Amino acid sequence: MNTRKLITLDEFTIQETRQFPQATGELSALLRDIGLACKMINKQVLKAGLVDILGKHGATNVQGEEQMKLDVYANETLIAVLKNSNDCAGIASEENDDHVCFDDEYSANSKYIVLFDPLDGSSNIDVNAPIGTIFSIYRRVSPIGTPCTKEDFLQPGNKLMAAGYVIYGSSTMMVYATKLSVNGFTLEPSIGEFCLSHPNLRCPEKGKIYSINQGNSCKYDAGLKTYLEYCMENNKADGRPYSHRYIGSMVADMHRTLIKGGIFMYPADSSSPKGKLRLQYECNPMAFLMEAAGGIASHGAGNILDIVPTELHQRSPIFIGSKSMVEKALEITNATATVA
Ligand code: P6P
Repeated sequence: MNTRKLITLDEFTIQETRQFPQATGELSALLRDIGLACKMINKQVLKAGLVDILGKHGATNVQGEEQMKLDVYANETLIAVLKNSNDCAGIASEENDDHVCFDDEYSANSKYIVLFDPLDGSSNIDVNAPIGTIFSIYRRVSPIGTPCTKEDFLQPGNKLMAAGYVIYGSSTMMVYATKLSVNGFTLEPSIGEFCLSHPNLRCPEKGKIYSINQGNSCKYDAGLKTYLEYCMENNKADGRPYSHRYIGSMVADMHRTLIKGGIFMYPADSSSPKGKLRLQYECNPMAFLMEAAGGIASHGAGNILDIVPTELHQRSPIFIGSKSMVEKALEITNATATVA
């Protein structure tokens, strides 16, 4: 008989709240709401191969990307659950041009707003590679009781209250960070609950994996090319080069980096001067989580969390993961970068 008590996400968030006497429990409720939406998304992801949920939805999103039906379902589910939760004043999503204010009285009195990428890596859906939901939670800066404003969604990552992701992989896991710690919860399908499985996650100080779309190398500057050559040299502590792993799904590449250590990069290049990944619902939540786990995240010339956003869907270069590996990458790339 396994006597180890299962701690569900609900129980964990309530226990964490008890550490702050002035806490109202709204942040805990919001995390539970996100967990509920992702359990609903998970159900559809698991059967994606069985029903006609694959294939193109026909529409295209603000990024100009053709929307898969699962993308649309995930987006609509998160919006519906958060709108009905009364714990959220509004949302911004990779799939929506502008932010969405929830216009009922309860939502207007909420103190949090949420940004999300509802189904990151969706191009991997029909090859059964891991995909995920990424979320950021901020305290609103607009007055409580009024509709949320664009400024609520343009806060720097260093103002985040919580952030994390759900990975729909060989198991479904939610990993989220507050300023206190990073914790991982695995979905137990038999009871339909996320259960604490990875308490107090830390990113290893060192790793042996570098993760980048090396197919873009021809577009990198000299500094980055020099660093990639360094990764492939036999001069690492164990006398071997780093291993290269790249799934092409940020949540999957980041989850591996968090658990095993390593460095994940999506740098700027000659065709994407700001990189590809979105600051507010891909780079910032991952940077906040990785820093809370002891790793670091840079845009190449400073901390990602310090960027003051000017546009909702702006992009940022990202170098993120094990502290010593990111520092080494920045040392080499900045030392040998071509002058712009
Ligand atoms: P590329 C998926 O489309 C995504 O937004 C991230 O999940 C992933 O890290 C990146 O783009 C992959 O981009 O250009 O290597 O296919």
